[in-house]
Amino acid sequence: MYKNKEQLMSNKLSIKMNLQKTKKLNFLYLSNQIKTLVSQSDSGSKNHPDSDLDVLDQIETQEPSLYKVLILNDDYTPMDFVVYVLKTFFKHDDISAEKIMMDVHKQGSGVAGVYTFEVAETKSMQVNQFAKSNKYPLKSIVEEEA
Ligand code: TYC
Repeated sequence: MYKNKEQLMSNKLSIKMNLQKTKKLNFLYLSNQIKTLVSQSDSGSKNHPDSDLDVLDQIETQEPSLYKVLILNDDYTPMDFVVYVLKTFFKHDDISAEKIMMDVHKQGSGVAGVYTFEVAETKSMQVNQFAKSNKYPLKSIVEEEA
């Protein structure tokens, strides 16, 4: 319906370019995690890692943080398009896609899905690129889960 070859090619190109951005963000995210753990070990928190190896062990065994992909309301994107996005990029069925779209329409924003950092960033960029290539102002953003 919204797919054509040109759109998909231009989508692929911008996804490639955006991958570089994701890699940078990933690097920043990981160095922040390391900084947090190192400062915990320096300040003698209850985890009390004794060595750099303990710090690395902790990084490996930590549950990954989760990130919400939020869809934002606007006045111009057609409801059908938002439902299509929720079904295509977030694998919702008709009922759930329709419900999320209506929640966003009424409340301003809504959760399309919850993922690890890289997956959330990629999906959000794909949605924004797809909306842009269809000339709609629909935007999605990524937010860390509380
Ligand atoms: N508010 C839009 C309309 O009335 C529909 C819409 C819903 C747009 C959800 C964006 O994320 C959105 N056409």
